[in-house]
Amino acid sequence: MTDYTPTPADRFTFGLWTVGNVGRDPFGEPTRRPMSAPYITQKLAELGAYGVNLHDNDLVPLGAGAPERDRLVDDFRQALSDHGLVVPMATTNLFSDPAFKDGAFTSADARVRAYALQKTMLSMDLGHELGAELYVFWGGREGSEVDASGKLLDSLGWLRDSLNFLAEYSQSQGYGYRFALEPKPNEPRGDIFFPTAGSMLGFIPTLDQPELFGVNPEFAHDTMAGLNFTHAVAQLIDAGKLFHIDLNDQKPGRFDQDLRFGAENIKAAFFLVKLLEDSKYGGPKQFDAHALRTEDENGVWAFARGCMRTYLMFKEKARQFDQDGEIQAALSAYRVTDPALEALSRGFSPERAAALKAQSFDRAALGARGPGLEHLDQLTVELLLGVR
Ligand code: GCO
Ligand code: MN
Ligand code: MN
Repeated sequence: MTDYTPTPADRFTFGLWTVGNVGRDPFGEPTRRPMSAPYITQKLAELGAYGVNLHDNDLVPLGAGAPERDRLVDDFRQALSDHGLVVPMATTNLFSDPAFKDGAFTSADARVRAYALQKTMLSMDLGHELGAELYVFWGGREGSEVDASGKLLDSLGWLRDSLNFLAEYSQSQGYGYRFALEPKPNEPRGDIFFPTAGSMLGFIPTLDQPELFGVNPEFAHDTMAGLNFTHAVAQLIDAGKLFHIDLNDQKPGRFDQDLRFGAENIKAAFFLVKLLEDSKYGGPKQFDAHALRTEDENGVWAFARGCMRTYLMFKEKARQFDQDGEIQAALSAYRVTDPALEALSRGFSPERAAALKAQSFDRAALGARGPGLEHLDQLTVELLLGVR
């Protein structure tokens, strides 16, 4: 029986910006003091995390000179090696600077697009220096509030050109990055381009090297829009495109809350963990969330510990689900097999088509069958509430 204490083998990661979040919101000033990257690294290692991810400017402030950059990078690398943490993923901040207020790679201003490419290449250099193998693109400002600009089709082409350019840059430098595109429906833009995992899946095959690109889906982003995140993840797994994942929680229809994983939608989080574990997803699991603005530093570490602990509790519940005789019996009863009909339905041939067309079905019996989902779902609830 586990005590739900994480170890690096669990591959849990946090962004510097997540536990480092100072509690600023559109209505109020920060409620916590900034923490240095080496300090965050030490604390995450103590809690059992595997890695720490970053945007370029989480570590190196915009406008810092080379000596300051090198000192910050050296101190961070020292902390990583002292505490045994890795940097699996890096990304670019293409959203805070007012230069990106109307988009970065999709800005209508060619100078902004070129600057976004320059900033991203420098950030890819930094990520590589720190050992990152995965590079995330979250287009926070790639979107609009008004569509009078007439740039929708151009924006798609500009983004495609930029991603093609950066994939070749990575190869020419020998960085070997794989890239993960992160969809979000809105916030900070009124509408962000590529709002869902499905939109990313549609776009990736249009790139020059689609095999290098996958998706970084986030629990809160689908949930904000009232979508079922677990379904999106299943589709990504099926497509071989789940390159990374951002775990957190969210109430539908609210502002972007970035709640502690499992804080809100317990059943959805359980089925997500079950899916990840059943599919043997082996990539890092990043908690892209932050402590409530009400909290002090103790609350930040309680938040971080809670994200990992809850994941491990769901993992244990998934194991119990698979070993629960009554649940497994309900699952078997749910599936109806018919080897003869399945043989006819799989793989077209004119003979199978003709045989199927000649088959008679008892429609009334098909419609009358109760699949037992109420019973199965109640068993799941009882398992999660700890009474089984
Ligand atoms: C958000 C996003 C970001 C990205 C991050 C990594 O809603 O703000 O989830 O946190 O994940 O920029 O690219
Ligand atoms: Mn997010
Ligand atoms: Mn995210």
